[in-house]
Amino acid sequence: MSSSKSVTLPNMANYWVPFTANRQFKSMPRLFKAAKGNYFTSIDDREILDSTAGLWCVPAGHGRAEIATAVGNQLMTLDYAPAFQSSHPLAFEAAERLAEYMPAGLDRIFFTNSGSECADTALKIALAYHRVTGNPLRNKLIGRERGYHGVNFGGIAVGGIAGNRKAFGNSLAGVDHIRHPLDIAKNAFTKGVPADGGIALANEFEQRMMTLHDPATIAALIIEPMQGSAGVIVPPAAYLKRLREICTKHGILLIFDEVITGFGRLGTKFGADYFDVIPDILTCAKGLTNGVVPMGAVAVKRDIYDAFMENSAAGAIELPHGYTYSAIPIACAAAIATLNIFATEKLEDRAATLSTYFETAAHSLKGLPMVKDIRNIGLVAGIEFEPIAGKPGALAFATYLKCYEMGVHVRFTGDIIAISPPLTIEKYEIDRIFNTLSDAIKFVIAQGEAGLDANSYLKNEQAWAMHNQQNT
Ligand code: PXG
Repeated sequence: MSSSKSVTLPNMANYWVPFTANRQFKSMPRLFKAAKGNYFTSIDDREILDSTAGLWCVPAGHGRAEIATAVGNQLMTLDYAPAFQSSHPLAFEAAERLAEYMPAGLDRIFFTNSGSECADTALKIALAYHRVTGNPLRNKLIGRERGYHGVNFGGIAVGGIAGNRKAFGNSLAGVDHIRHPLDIAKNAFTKGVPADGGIALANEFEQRMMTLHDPATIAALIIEPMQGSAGVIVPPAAYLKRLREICTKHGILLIFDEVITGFGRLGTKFGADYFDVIPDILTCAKGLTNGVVPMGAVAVKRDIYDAFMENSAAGAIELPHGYTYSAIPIACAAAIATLNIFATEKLEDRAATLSTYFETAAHSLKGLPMVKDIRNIGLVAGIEFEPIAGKPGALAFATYLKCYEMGVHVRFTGDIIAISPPLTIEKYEIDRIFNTLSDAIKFVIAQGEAGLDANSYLKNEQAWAMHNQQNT
């Protein structure tokens, strides 16, 4: 196939693309050159509907002038101030604004640059808190199977996605995991939160972990309220509340990793608000700056912060931790501008209002071949395929490629497609996402073996122009 359109591709040799099959990607790249609202423009000039809010990080839609202006002005006013032993007023303002947005009580804020740094920061704060309050033997960390807490050593230790751990050696000592709450045999195609089993599953934490470990040695339990990366795992009713009770009873800090569930994704500010459960430490990133500048935040209960202040020697650095770019001025400017957008546009409420429509659209895929389960909450949906022997993830990857060809960007993880649009999405766009997904699934399956071959995709005219150019 030839094309009259010429597309200039960059030299792709040097950039090692993260979490990507580099050889496949570089043979047929998917490159964006612009974005506005709920759409990307691809390098071959096609409009691609963003059904994933970037990587879950653009809740207010792309190209927000308010954020761009705030960041641009900030750059020309104060580009950088040393983050240790000095600071700048906007850091304090950003912390104050974020504290107001947080669930009650979580009003002391430590800034990082990513969700991964947040996870490691939260774990370190938990360990140091017990030490500073005279309980240094409370030093075990509990995570959850299929949990994702980023890619740094602490995060992968408590995380529970095998593929993200096994290449990287021995991990941290003193870490254990509880079971994840996905039960497809019982709950397949549940709309929203599964009704049953939550208390029993949470009680298992107490029964198994307390038997294996003296509860007085456990520093913290870290979980995502809704497990995003591992494929949209919605917890059953009452589960998180019961986990909260157990943690409180045994003096274990409860950490919610809200990197995905924060900023309106579930139709509330945070997952903590949705499930009415307040953790001791809450981490967020992504939507905090609408994806524009890297920034994460760890919010802790005031008495945790106070414990460090009250129990550290006068003049001592209470927490020897931080980053060169903690609360960098442009990140603070972006966060404040994003919080202003949320306050004005009530994006959480918008997500809540749209969630029923979104749920119906997502579940309309029930009955398609190979679709094993559909899960949803707020503006998130996961569509899980039956596994194909010897070809893990191939069907979801092919579906993703076909959707891209058809002008919709979706995400895939293993055998699961995840949809998490900007909260600015419109109903007709929700229709388009799920209609495209339906057509793509039908198409891929109808092709049989060839349908699972990634090289079968991106065969529209413009994409071939890119491909041809690269191979000449
Ligand atoms: N915690 C959670 C719960 C996350 O979802 C991180 C920590 C790490 O954040 P950083 O900023 O270090 O990447 C995440 C990130 C996907 C996807 O498609 C999810 C994430 C990142 C990229 C892709 O599921 N989650």
